Amino acid sequence: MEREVQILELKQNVFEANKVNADTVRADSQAKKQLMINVMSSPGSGKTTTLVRTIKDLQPDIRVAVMECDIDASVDAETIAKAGARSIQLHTGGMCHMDAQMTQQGLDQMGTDDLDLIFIENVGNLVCPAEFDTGAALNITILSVPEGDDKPAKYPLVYEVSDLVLINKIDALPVFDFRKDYVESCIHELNPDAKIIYVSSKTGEGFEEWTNWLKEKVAAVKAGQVLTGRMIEILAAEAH
Ligand SMILES: Nc1nc2c(ncn2[C@@H]2O[C@H](COP(=O)(O)OP(=O)(O)OP(=O)(O)O)[C@@H](O)[C@H]2O)c(=O)[nH]1
Ligand SMILES: [Mg+2]
Ligand SMILES: [Zn+2]
Repeated sequence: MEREVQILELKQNVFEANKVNADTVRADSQAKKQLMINVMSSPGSGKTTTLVRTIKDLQPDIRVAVMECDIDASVDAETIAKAGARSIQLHTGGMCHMDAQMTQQGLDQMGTDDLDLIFIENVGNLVCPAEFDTGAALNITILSVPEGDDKPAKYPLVYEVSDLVLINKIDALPVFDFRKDYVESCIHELNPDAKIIYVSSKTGEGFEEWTNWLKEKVAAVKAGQVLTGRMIEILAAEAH
C-alpha cells in the first residue's frame, strides 16, 4: 500500500513568525517616534566606518544608537561606543543574519529611551539578511567599490529590498574598474525607486547628501509619519 507523504513548510513558518515579531518591533518604535534602519552589506564594505562618521555628523542634534550583530567578537560595538553613541553587541549564536526576535532582545537589553535613530549593523552577508524583516522601518545596503560593480546582478534580493544604496569607498575609484552607469542601471532595474548615494567614509565625500536624507527621515518620524520601506511592501505583497 502506498503511503502518504507529509510536507512541512518550515521556512514558511519561520517567515510568518518573524513577520509578527517584526510588526511588533515596528509598532513600538513608531509609538516612541524613533526611526530604525537596518544596514546590510558584505563583510568589510564599511558599515562600521560609515556609522562612526554618521554618528559624528548627526550627534548631538540626533541621538543615535547602534546594535552591532556579529557571530562573534565585540570590536564593532567598542568602535561605536568610542565614537560616542550608545551601542550593544549582539552575538547571533552562529546565525548569519538578524531576525526580529533578536532585534527585540537587543532593544530590551540596550534600552531605547532618549533615542531618535537606531541602526542595526546586520551580519556581513549579502544573502539571507535580505530575507528577514528585522522590524526596521527602512533598509539600506552598502556596496563598496573594491567589491565590484557586478554585485547587484549577483545578489539581487538585497538591492530589491533596500530603500537606499550607499556606494562606499569612492576614494578608491581610480584604482578599480567600477562602472557607475552599469551599477546604477542594475540597481534601478531591480528597484526603480532606490536612492543611490556615493560616499567615502574615509574622506567624508558625499556625507552631506547621506546625512540630509537621514535628517529628513528622522524629522518625518518625529512628525508622526509612518515610514513603510520597500522590504515591508515586498513581504506584504508576497503574503497575499
Ligand atoms: N579607502 C577606504 N577604506 C574604507 C572606507 N570605508 C571603510 N574602509 C575600510 O574598510 C575596512 C572595513 O571597514 P569596516 O567599517 O570595518 O567594514 P564593515 O562592513 O563594518 O565590516 P564587518 O563588520 O566585518 O562586516 C576598514 O579597513 C576601513 O578602514 C572608505 O570609504 N574608503
Ligand atoms: Mg562592522
Ligand atoms: Zn542567515
